[in-house]
Amino acid sequence: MAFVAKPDRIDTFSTIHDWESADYEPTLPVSEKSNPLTRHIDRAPASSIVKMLQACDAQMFQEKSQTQYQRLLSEEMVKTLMEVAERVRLILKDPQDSLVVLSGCGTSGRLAFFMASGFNRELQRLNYAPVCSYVIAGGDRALFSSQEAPEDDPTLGALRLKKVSEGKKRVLFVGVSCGLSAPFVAGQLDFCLRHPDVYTPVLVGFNPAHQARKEPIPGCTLTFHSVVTRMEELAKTQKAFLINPALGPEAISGSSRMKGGSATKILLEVVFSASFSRTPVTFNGILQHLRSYEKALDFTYSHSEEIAALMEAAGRSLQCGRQVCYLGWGSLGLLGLIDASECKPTFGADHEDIRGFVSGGYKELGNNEGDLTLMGPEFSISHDDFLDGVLPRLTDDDAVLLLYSHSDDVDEVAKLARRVREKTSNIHAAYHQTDGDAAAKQDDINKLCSSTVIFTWPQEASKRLQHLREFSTKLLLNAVSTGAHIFKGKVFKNYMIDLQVTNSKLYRRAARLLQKLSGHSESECEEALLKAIYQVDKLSEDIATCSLETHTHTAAKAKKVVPLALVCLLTGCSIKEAESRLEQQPIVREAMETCLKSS
Ligand code: F1P
Repeated sequence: MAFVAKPDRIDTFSTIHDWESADYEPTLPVSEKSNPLTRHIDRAPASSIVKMLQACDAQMFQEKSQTQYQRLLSEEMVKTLMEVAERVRLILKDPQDSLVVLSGCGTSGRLAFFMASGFNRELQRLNYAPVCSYVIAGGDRALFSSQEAPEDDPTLGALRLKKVSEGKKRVLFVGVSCGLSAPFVAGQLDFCLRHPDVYTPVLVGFNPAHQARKEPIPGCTLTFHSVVTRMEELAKTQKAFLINPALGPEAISGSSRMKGGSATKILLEVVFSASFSRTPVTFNGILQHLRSYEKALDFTYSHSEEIAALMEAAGRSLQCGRQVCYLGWGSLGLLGLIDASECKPTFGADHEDIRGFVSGGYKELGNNEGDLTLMGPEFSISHDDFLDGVLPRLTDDDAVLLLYSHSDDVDEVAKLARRVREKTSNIHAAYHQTDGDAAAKQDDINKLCSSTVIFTWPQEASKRLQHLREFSTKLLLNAVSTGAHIFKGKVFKNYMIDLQVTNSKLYRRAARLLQKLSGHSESECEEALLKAIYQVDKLSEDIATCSLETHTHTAAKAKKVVPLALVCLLTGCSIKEAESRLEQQPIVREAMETCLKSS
């Protein structure tokens, strides 16, 4: 089967270029704007949600229009990718004294780990030295659990970078911050700029440079914007590189794990594959590679009915307070872990709601800090952990999704599928094969599953199959977990209404959201937010003068902070009353609508 043609556009919604107009949410950077295509996503059935996500994802590959925005496929972008690929080649020539460091916070850090490990495996296969390292804000525990606070610390970022690159003479540093916003990454880039003899900084993000965050960082003179301005100057002489195409707003406003994460993966894989290849890095080679992801996107969404069925199954489980488990093999399993870990900060989810498990656990991962199992239940990530801790409690209300490909140990998949099937019929699979693969064993597995998405990749994709099926799996998982949380009522219009407020970016986003939804002033909204964080009806002098860091630290222990603040703002009720309203109506979206109607 060949890559399929593009499906119809969603014509019932605003045009796909709306967000680009200068007067569309002018105070917000692209990565924080709300997407006109998904305004009604919270009320849509699964099939329409998938269509909306498809249309949003397709915006990644739209050509440059008349506006200011640089796009993924722009000529300048392709040229920058070529230049960075040449820099990686220099590192490969001198592995003893050189290093590539990929770094970021949250999803960006997880993907930094994911790709650094994948690139090293590929390098070893090609008889090169493994020259890639990663740094994630919050250390390895942030790989599978939500740790947003370290993102605010520029000094920590610089220290971690210094440590990992100690003794190296040449370092290519790739800092990822989708919103051009994370102080942790700003600190690292600044460190590179102050040591140009060793470090060449590359910034990956998805806003134009002038939209980089201008908010002062406590205890330091930098802003993300000031660092980007210095980088822009150096980029003229290729002493620094900016890879910052606009992708269009996320389907769920600000949820950079979606397009931001996907584009990070695309861009870095394109750069590193070009540099690992023995053939010259060419403009057309890079462009074609970028376009292969566009085809993979269309191919993935050509399975939209099956994806919608998975979304519905996952949604049903979450709606009745039960669990969704991803059981994966190899890198697809790791993507499951990543997708699951993002649900906590995005939707205020419990870590039990959606969980990922990977065959081989920490042995498969090869992360810096090794086995983290003893750190707590969130860190039990192997199939054995699933069999011991989760399987005995599974019921038909829990959904299990197998993630595997033809090249994984299919006997093992079948064995695990049988064990799961003994406990629940709510078992599903997303499986990748190539045209012409024999499929006898998969048939046995499919019979055990109540639904299966089979991706049969055309032979033409085989050169880049691994990366493309990962990309496809990421899109599928993002769709399933986002859709399931929409059904659970954790999205209002296209806003994450129950986000965690655990760092300065999320705090500002929450305050903005309250303003937008309540119509109250900035100061009233911030006051309501603080009351919800500290669970008080009156702010004491002490609280009002605490640092933002103290607020976000305290918020990490609280639940439903934003919904509570919004109920108080809309009804004028006390925190206690707001709590009881939300208890009576645990579907946050419904509770919000009731308050909005009566306000
Ligand atoms: C990093 C990040 C996101 C996460 C949350 C908090 O953002 O950790 O990955 O989902 O929004 O911020 P960025 O620095 O890549 O923009």
